[in-house]
Amino acid sequence: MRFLLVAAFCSSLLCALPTVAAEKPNVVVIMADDLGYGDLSAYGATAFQTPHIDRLAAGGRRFTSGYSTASTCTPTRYSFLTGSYAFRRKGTGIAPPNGHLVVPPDAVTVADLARTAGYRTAVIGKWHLGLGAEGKGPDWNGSIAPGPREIGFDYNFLLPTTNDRVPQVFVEGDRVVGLDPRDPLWVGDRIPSPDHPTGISHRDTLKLNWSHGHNGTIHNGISRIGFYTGGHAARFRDEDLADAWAAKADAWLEGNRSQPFFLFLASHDLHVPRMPHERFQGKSGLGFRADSILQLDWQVGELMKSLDRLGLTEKTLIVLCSDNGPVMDDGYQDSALEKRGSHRAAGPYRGGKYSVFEGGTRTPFITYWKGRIAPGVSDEVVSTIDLAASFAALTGTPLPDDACVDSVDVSGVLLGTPGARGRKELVQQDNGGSGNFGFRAGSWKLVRSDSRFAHNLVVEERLARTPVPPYQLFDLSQDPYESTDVLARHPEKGEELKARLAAIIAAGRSR
Ligand code: NG6
Ligand code: CA
Repeated sequence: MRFLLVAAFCSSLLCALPTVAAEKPNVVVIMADDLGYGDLSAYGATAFQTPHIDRLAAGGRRFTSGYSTASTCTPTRYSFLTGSYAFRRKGTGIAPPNGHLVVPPDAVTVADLARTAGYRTAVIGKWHLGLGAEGKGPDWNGSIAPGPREIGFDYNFLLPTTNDRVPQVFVEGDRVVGLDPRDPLWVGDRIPSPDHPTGISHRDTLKLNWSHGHNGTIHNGISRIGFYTGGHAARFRDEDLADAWAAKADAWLEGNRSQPFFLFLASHDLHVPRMPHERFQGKSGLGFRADSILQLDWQVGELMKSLDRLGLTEKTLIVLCSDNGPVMDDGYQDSALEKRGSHRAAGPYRGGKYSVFEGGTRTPFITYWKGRIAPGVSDEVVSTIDLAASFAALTGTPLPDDACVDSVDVSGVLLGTPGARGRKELVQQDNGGSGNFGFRAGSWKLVRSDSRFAHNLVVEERLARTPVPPYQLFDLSQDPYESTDVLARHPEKGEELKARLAAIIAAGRSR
């Protein structure tokens, strides 16, 4: 597939038939983790300030209907990279510690498209898309390939899973960084020996106690999902993750400043375990969850500093987004709920992470390109799945018909072109496999709940499971919180949306 892409690109060069003058800005996608609609002062938070991100919002486009494609991490990242809904492919739910790479190596990814356009490509930060071949998973002591380099990235510096899962090591290229071969790294889902200390056997020694799950191997005083031994010299401290991303991004940008580049900067903030650097601990007054937001904001400021220092700010399109909506207690007792005061992480929306209500996927979404994007607020609907087709359009890169099958070109909207329109309809998925979907068309919102349960209270309570009817209809223009089901009042609208959603699912593509 990659060969075909290159061939298509070369033949268009030979024919010299570019129809539009392509713009080739550098592109940086900053994807925050579990950042909710209400979690930034640019989006109405008043309990603390996020000045660096607010600066992007004030100088760029701030979207009020920007969405992550799913309400958990792995499927949103899968969809961002492949431009295809994760529910179309089995095994794209939250990836386990030893999970294999869930993006098929022959898929055309957003990174492939950038490469085709002559960009250098990198991913720095949280991966959580699995590593290694199907049926095998990562070889932690050898090569972890296939990984990012097999799906379009020239460079990677990764937290392989998510930091509440083992192991706490960085992966650069296809190797674990700093691994001592005399102390091999073993990762598994069973306790390796009866005397292996865990969050259960050594709970009283933990610096951050768990609330559910997360009681396997202990590292840095925090017990995790899964077990590991060895690799001690390679292990990082949770507190140092943001500094590592900032330093690696700065170095990579410096080394790649002279040709167009695409950087996927995937912060771990504010995913659990929330353990920001000591200099942020206690800063917000709302506990480590909000302290992690301040750390995320700092990281955005550092990126801006790097771009300014390298003279790249006016040549770089920045997209700031989230991978899913917010959650308070996601497995550790960090008092997020108790200390939140008046702060509402999902803003005016219902639900959060794991949910197909708006709070699960409607998240901060900002585009910034100094001197190119006119500042303003946009109510147009855009989703992280659209970045692939939009970047392809922006760089004049041909998008093969069978690639990125659910990605819509919203480049005009991202750049703030007057009169440009966003999505007419939007599918919202949860972790996948439940049959639960949200479907937004204009200001109508259909909620389909095949599982008959909705994680609609996770922001308020711990993973509460509330029974719901198979379909509900909401009018977001009157009822943004999705509190009043109007299906009985608008049966025709309900039938229309049900049929359209079913057709999109059945068709295997929506572009
Ligand atoms: C869930 C975990 C949660 C978090 C999530 C992934 C339990 C009970 N819950 O299974 O803590 O790790 O997976 O989050 O273990 S995500 O943002 O990476 O999708
Ligand atoms: Ca997440």
